[in-house]
Amino acid sequence: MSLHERTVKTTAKRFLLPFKSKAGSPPPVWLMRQAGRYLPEYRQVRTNAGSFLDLCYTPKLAAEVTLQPIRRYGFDAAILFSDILVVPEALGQKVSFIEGAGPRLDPIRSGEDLSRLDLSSSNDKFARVWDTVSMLGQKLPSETALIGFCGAPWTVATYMAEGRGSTDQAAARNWAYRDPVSFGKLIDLLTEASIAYLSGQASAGAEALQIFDSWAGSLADDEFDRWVIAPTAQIVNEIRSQHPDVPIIGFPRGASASLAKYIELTGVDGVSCDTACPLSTMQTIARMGTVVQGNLDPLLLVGGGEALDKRVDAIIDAMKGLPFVLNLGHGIVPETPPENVARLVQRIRS
Ligand code: 1CP
Repeated sequence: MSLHERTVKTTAKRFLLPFKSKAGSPPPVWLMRQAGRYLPEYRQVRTNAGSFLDLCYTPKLAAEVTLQPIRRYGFDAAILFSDILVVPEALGQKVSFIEGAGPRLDPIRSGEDLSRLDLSSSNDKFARVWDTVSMLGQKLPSETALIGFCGAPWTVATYMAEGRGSTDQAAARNWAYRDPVSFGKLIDLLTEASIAYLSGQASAGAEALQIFDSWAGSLADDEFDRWVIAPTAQIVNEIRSQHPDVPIIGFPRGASASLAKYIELTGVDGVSCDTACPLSTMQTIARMGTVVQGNLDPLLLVGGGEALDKRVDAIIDAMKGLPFVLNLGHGIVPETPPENVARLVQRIRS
C-alpha cells in the first residue's frame, strides 16, 4: 500500500505534498548537509560546542544549527542535526571526530569485538537526540517539515569495521565474506538500534525519516540483497507499523542500477538519487508513484553561475508534474559559497 492510500494527516507543509501524490510547482526543496561548515554561523557554534559529538548531544545547540539554514534560505524541510555515527557511539564504540580529518572509531572486525557493544545502554544517548527533535517542533516555522534520519546498517557497519571513512569499505566487505554469521549479528544489532532510534524521532515529532546508505554502491548484487535490502526492509516494516503517517526515504547512493529492486523490496515511500543517476531513471521511478529526491551535483553549488542555473532548470523540467523534491545528489561541500545556495533557492522559486 502506498503512503497516500494510508490514512495521512492533512497538512499544508509543501515538503509533504509529493508524498500525498501531489506534485509541487515549484518543487519543494531542501539540501543534504544544509547545516554545516560552509555556513559561518555553524562554524561559530561548532567552535564553542567543544567537540562535534557534544554538538550532536546538546539539544539546544543541535536545534540551533538545524535552524540556521532555514533562517537563511527558508527550505521546505529541515533535517535534524546529528550524525549517522551517533548509533555506534550510543552502542558503546569509541567514536571521535578529528577536525579536518573526519571520524575515527576503535575498529570492530570480528564476532569477539561485538561484545564491546550493548544495545541496552543506547537509549540515554538517543534520548538527547529525541529532545532536539521535540525542541525543533517548537522552534521551526509552521510551514517547515522536520526530517529525522539514521545511517543504514550497512553504511554504519562500514565505518565501524574500518574505523574511519574509506574509499572501498574493504574491512566490512572482507568481514562479510570471511564470517557472514558474525557480520550478520552486527547488522541485526544495528537494525534493532536504528528502529529504536528512528521510532523515537518519529514519536518526538519528526515528520519524515531518511535512511542514508552512502556506501550501498560498493556491494555485489547478492551482498546488496543481504546487507542493504534486507535490513532496510526490516526497518521500513517496523517503523511503518508504529508510525504509518511518516514517509520513509531511502538513499542507496551509487546503486542506481538496483534502484527499482530496492524500492520494490524495501517498501520505501521515496528515494534520494545520487548525482550519477540518469534523469530518465528518476522519471521512470516517479511515474510509478515513488517520490524522487535529487540530484543536483554539489560541485555546481561551488562554481555557481550559469552552469548551476542550466542544470537546475533541466532537472525541474524533467520532473515537472511528478512527485519530486529538489535536492543534491550528495551533501553540500564545505567550500560552497553561501550565496550560491541563495541563488539556487531563488532560481527554483522564480
Ligand atoms: O567538523 C564538522 O563540523 C563535521 C562535518 C559534519 C557534519 C556537518 C559531519 C562529520 N557530520 C555532519 C552532520 C550530518 N551528517 C548530518 C546533519 C546535517 C545536515 O545534513 O544538514 C547528516 C544527515 C549526516 C549524515 C552522514 N554522516 C552521512 C550520510 C550522508 C553522506 O554524507 O554520505 C555519513 C556518511 C556521515 C559520516 C560523516 N560524518 C562527518 C563526516 C565528515 C562524515 C563522512 C566521513 C567519510 O566518509 O570520510
